Amino acid sequence: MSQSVCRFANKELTKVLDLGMQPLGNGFLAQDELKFPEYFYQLECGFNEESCLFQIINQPKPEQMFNENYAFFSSTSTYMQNHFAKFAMNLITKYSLNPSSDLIVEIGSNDGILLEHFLKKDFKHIGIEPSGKVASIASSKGLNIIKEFFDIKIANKIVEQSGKAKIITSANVLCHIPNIKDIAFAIAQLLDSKGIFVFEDPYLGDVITKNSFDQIYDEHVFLFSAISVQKIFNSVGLELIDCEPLQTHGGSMRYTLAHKGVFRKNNSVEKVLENEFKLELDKTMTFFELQKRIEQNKQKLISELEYLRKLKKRVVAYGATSKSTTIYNYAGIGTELVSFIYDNSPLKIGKYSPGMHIPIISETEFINSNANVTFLAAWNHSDEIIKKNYKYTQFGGKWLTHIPTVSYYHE
Ligand code: DWN
Ligand code: SAH
Repeated sequence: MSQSVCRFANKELTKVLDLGMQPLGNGFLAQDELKFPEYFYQLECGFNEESCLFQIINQPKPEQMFNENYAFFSSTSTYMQNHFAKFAMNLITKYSLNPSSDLIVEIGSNDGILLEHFLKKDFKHIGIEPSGKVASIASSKGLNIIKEFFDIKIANKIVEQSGKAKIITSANVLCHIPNIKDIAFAIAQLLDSKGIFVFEDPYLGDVITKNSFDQIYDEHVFLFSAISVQKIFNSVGLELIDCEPLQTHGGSMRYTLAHKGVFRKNNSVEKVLENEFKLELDKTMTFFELQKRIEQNKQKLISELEYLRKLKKRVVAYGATSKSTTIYNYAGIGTELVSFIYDNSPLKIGKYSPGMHIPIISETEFINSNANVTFLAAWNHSDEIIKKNYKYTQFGGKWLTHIPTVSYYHE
């Protein structure tokens, strides 16, 4: 779906970035699918200074990305399992939640990584998750899952059948949903008058400061800032009351909102906003500058990989991330530069990466890879992955990254 005007403010978008033709970020292919033409779209981004909402211009249809075959399983990271366990406990204690009366709703609950902690404490809960396989995993854990895309109809149905939600939460999902105005309205309708809406997403400020442009791909139709979040939710009567920077996914922000005037605003909101104006997240120019840095980053990465090839070094990658689809396809990195990708996701192992068709092997085989250099495509999980593969480093293996610049870990 191509968009010439901002999805929130209805004002014309200025095209600020172009990352070339791209396949679906999670469009992993089985061997017998390689012979068919693959879907590609032009990955361009737009910005408008009125809404300050950074967005991609052409997004594939939601059903094309989120369906039975959706390959990202949240629980593939132990770090993220701990992150969501802590988050659930935090919510329960901070808001003195009551299991028998307070309804918890999660938008985009995936394999149940967060909601399972509410289930353990017998909370009334509902997860809304359109992607079939991950939704089934969550249901098999005993979770109450609606296998649909969240929208106003679902919100109304929940209110009718179960009442309003004391907590609505969503992690790494809101930035995926194009009709953000309708979604904000649906959330406001579903939220109890004294309820809390808390969501986290990759943060535009981190993308600018860390140059993490691989956060831009089909699924991430938006990269939010507190400036844009405030504008979107103020329009439906919600108020931003807290902002908490997070380390997850290479730099995220947790936004807490409530109906206007119900809770006191924490001074974190002003602090974050102040920093965003310093970073000029409200200026079109900021994203033109980003495009220049992205281009340099790509050239450096290609040069390094070509240099390694000349030296006849064995180079592989770790983490068949959606993010890395952007970098492989933008830089034209295929099997001549990276032989294999190691990963632990059941739906990715044995398949080929979108667009560049690099084979994906189980991470349990990594120790036998004989790789001299490993491109850490899952750079956001670097601590977890490097730690569990300490033997690889002990044997002289090196970890290469391109975020924030092309460099080796521990050098
Ligand atoms: O926003 C999104 C985030 C939450 O997840 C979605 N649009 C899609 C997805 O993005 P991603 O694919 O870039 O996410 P990750 O979490 O960076 O992906 C990590 C990949 O690395 C997964 O395929 C699993 C794999 N992995 C592994 O093989 N061994 C991860 C860890 C931690 C490991 O130890
Ligand atoms: N919350 C999880 C999953 C993030 S991946 C985590 O943080 O790890 C993004 C998820 O959003 C996918 O599981 C996808 O199916 C879901 N999703 C996409 N559009 C949605 C919509 N409109 N309503 C609910 N979930 C949606």
